[in-house]
Amino acid sequence: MNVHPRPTKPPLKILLCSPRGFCAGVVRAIDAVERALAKFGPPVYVRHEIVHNRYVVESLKAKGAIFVEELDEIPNTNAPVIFSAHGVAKSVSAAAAGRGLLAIDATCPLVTKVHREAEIHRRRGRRVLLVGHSGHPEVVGTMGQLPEGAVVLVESVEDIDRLKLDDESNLAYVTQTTLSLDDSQEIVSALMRRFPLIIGPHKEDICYATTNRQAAVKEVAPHVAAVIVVGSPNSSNSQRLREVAERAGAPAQLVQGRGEIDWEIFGNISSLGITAGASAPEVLVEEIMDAFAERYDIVVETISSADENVSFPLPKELRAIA
Ligand code: 0CH
Ligand code: SF4
Repeated sequence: MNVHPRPTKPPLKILLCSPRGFCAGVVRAIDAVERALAKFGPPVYVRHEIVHNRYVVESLKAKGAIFVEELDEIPNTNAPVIFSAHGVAKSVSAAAAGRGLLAIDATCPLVTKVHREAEIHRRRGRRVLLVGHSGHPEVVGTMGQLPEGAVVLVESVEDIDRLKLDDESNLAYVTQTTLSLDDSQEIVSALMRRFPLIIGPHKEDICYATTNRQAAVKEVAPHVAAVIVVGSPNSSNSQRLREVAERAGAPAQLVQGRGEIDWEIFGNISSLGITAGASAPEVLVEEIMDAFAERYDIVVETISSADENVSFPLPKELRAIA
């Protein structure tokens, strides 16, 4: 009898970051779309990707959600329109009300908190500086809490050197929730050097989920040959996880699914770190682990750097059936 020995696969140790993946704001936003579909029936309109993840968006489309970038793409309808987790400018809420659209706001409460901070600073006569990435929908939404031109965007330390303000005595800053903690600390230190009296948030605007996911990947990256970050390219927090991993010494790739794994990097390693952005579902992490299990003999260890037990109530319009 001719017995062919099964080819042995090379060993691969996988360090799985914890926490990873969905945060409380993302769970709430996706639940809001699903509950709205159940309550009102399809279609339900969603302004902007509810969260920045292709898989999530495609799954909700298949259930009857229609994604638009602007309200003028929505016909006159009784169907609800849900605002994404990233938040919207006040002008968007006003336009929806003006058209009589039933708006359901799935903005993460931790983004709304930043909106309120900006408003309070303005009411107290302070000029507001926003540390964030130009053009990102959260930044557009936060700037849009105050009248046009009232918020000054700061993206880098160099921006601070170039700043020209009429009155430097009464300033405050807020930040995007998904920034790199290290970059943001550098920018805030530079702000405080130039404007020693500037007022900041009582509690960091960068949210708990961003903080914990960055801490976990920072811990894992020095111990592995490479890191996979599961997430979509337009996801700010996922991009920051990739940067944090690379700065901690591991080549890192952001992938939306197993088809995007670069086997030039990941085909010949003996250790791998895996994490996922706040908008990336766990099913994609599992799919990627399966892809590695087909090529390697894997051993998985979870590296846990924080416990999370945060949850937010649904938007009020949807609570009754929750
Ligand atoms: O990281 P960003 O803000 O691009 O958004 P995401 O990937 O949809 O993750 C959820 C965060 C939403 C607002 O903080
Ligand atoms: Fe909210 Fe933070 Fe999640 Fe953004 S990343 S949705 S601010 S919990």
